[in-house]
Amino acid sequence: MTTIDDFGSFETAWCPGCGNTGILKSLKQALADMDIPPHKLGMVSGIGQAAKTPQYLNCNMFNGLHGRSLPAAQGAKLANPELTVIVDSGDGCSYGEGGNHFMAAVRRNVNMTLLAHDNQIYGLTKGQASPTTAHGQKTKAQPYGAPSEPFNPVLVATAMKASFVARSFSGDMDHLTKMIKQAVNHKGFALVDILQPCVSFNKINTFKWYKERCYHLEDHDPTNWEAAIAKAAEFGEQIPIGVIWKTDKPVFGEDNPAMNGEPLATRKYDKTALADVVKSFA
Ligand SMILES: Cc1ncc(C[n+]2csc(CCOP(=O)(O)OP(=O)(O)O)c2C)c(N)n1
Ligand code: SF4
Ligand SMILES: [Mg+2]
Repeated sequence: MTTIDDFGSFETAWCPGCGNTGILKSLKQALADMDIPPHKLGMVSGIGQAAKTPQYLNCNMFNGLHGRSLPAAQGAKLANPELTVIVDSGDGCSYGEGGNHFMAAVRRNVNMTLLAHDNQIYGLTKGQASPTTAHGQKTKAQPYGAPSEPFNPVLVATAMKASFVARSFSGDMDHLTKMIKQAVNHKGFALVDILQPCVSFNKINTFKWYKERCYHLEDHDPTNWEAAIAKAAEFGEQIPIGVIWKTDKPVFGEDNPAMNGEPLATRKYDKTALADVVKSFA
């Protein structure tokens, strides 16, 4: 049986009070509850504070370029469907530089989970506006206020009829653990947008700010698309957290005969033929 201790205990480089700590704890708890041991877990991230998460877990991991975690994760899952693949990255990484990959991942629907740590700011690079920063919010780099309307990832993913869309809050660890488990157990691409305070560079969206606004979704039918759109659009004085939308649909690769049988990762291959292909690009 898997326990949270199996994932190790590492000193982190995060500021005291950073929401990433609650996300890491919830993730470990969810993995232990689902009995997913480190060797069956593939964690993928890009660059940023959130993207450091896999480095604080015993597991298989790939830390890629900023904004490029989703393509690498899709490759890992398709090569080895026996791996539980989870991406942990920030709002900048997932929705800014990686925004087009986000749309493509929703459409492609590989069976994996994206945990987007959404602190509504670029934390690692010291506080520039991210795609989810509120319009007009002043930052060090935008002293006259963020000039663009914010991107609502939950609304966009729901509008695109993604397979699974949820929102949670790093300060509500029981709720977050539940959301992570539902996302991982859902067959298809699952997004959990996790609201997370950045205590150093976002002085507006603080722990208190989120705590006062987040409420648990109750009596909401996540299979009713019109109702889901209404809940996904709600972001302001009230922020619903929970499963916003979910649907069952074909998963990428399922109908591809090349994917049947033994995982690509463990199949025998002709090393000479592969070397010839590689040489042909030289
Ligand atoms: C291709 C590329 N573009 C830009 C950067 C600089 N960069 C690194 S992290 C980052 C933003 C991080 O913000 P976010 O993804 O929200 O993560 P956070 O640090 O807030 O967790 C940027 C712009 C980079 N490393 N590589
Ligand atoms: S700068 Fe912000 S996101 Fe980065 S570790 Fe500190 S509180 Fe967390
Ligand atoms: Mg961020």
